[in-house]
Amino acid sequence: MLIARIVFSTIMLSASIAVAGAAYSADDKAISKEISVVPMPAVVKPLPGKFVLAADTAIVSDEKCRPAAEYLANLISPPTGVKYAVRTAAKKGSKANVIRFKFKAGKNNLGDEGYSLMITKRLVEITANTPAGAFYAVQTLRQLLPPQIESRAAVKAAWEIPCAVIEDSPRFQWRGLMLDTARHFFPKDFILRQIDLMAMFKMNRLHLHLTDDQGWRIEIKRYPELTKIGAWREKSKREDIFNNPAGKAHGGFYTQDDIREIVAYAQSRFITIVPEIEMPGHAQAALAARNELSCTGAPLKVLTHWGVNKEIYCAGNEETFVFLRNVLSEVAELFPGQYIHVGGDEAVKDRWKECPKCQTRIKAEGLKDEAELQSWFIKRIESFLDSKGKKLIGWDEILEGGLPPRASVMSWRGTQGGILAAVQGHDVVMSPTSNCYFDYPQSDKKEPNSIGAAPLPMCKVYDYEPVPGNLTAAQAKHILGAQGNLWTEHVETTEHAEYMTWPRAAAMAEVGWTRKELKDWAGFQTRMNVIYPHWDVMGLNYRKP
Ligand code: TNX
Repeated sequence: MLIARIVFSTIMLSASIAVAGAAYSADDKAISKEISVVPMPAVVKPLPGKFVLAADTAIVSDEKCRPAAEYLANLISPPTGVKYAVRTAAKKGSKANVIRFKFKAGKNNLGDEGYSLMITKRLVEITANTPAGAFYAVQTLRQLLPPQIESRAAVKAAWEIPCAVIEDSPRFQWRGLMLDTARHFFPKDFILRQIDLMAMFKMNRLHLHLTDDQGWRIEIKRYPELTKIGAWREKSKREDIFNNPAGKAHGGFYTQDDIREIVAYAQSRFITIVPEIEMPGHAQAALAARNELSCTGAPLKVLTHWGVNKEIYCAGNEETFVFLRNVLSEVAELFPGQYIHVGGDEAVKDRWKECPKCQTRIKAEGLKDEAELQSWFIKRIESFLDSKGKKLIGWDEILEGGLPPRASVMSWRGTQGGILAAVQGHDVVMSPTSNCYFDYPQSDKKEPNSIGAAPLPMCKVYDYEPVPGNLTAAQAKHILGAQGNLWTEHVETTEHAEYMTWPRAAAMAEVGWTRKELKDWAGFQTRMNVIYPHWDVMGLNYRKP
């Protein structure tokens, strides 16, 4: 045991020294075909030989890493047809090989999400500071196993893992994906599947756009009309590139039980759900259910076409804030994550300009104009969220008229908003349309429906650098990471949503995880060739390169 430990440490040490900072040298390329992991780990050192997963392989874990060990057992049991169980120690005198999880607190450079993985012929040893790190080690192992590992029924395969030493930790703390469930509703099971796929690439934030003009998708117990009325629309206009005029009734929503299930499923995969409740614009579905909260009070229907719309919550009416506080209280209870996204984008101010109540509010609060009224609105919401122990994040329009004191910004209209926020000391998630919009087509050839903007091929997602060059080191610390956004005006089916998301989201995962100097488009494509067969086994409708 002691000898094994010394040998292990020696190999680890020499491997780290040999490859630190230069994981994928040109000479490694032949051998590294076998050690193919997306996103690219910080340090990869291939070793000769293979670890063979056998019927008697023992999975051993301490308490802290047990969830990751159990996840591994659940992953590998169905395809191998062996019922693996997690043990607290290997059987005495057993000759079986071992996969061992070890929690290791204290001084090392693995951080909150890192892991080290040593694979030798007799032993796979996973070391992590945190349960999340151990979980990510399992995702790496998963990619090193043959693609049949994704099968949920027993299959024949060579269950081998190439020997290597891997040390890994992420570059950014926010590795996100957004799904718009408002323009088209996607069933709960689809979201669970996206969570599994995100986990495979060590992504850790799923932003759910839950409300918009065209639909309200989350049950709020206090206001059942929000989903009774707001979750359904008479038809959907498809202003797609083929100008298809077909329009169908559409709707759906997540019950609070659905939400709790999604949140728990994500939590067990170390993914935080970021819920978005849009305000003050993009609110017509809510206003269709609660007419009295608009500036005019006129009857409204859930919107049946896309685009920017002038209906907006009345900022002069106290009832608006009573309503939003009640909604956000339920949202804050349902989602344990730190952040609540409040939208803030594309809020047209025409109604506010004509509304006596909004104009009275502007005067009473000593505001300059409607932009400052929006800023006042969002600041009020921020102090409420603060009282609930939550942080506010919004689209970059929340900069206009002044940022709330603790707010974080999601920069989508380019990176300027993100830069301004970081310079002011606010945290930022980068998600510019130029590199992060998965509703854009993937080539200039014939593609399925998309928003019809310039193509955003996978290489352009891959090339994205989230930290703008003109930030100081202190300002750059405010860039939490990056996120890909799938808006769904033109995406009606789960198959289509998968096609738009994958593989571009895998490229985004590498943007968020991999150190800048290790990124390499050609290498990424080679490594993705090992991923696609996994997706084939899963039946994922990804876009074939
Ligand atoms: C702009 S990105 C929007 C969305 C649309 C998207 C289409 C953002 C904050 N607002 O409402 O769906 O463009 O690409």
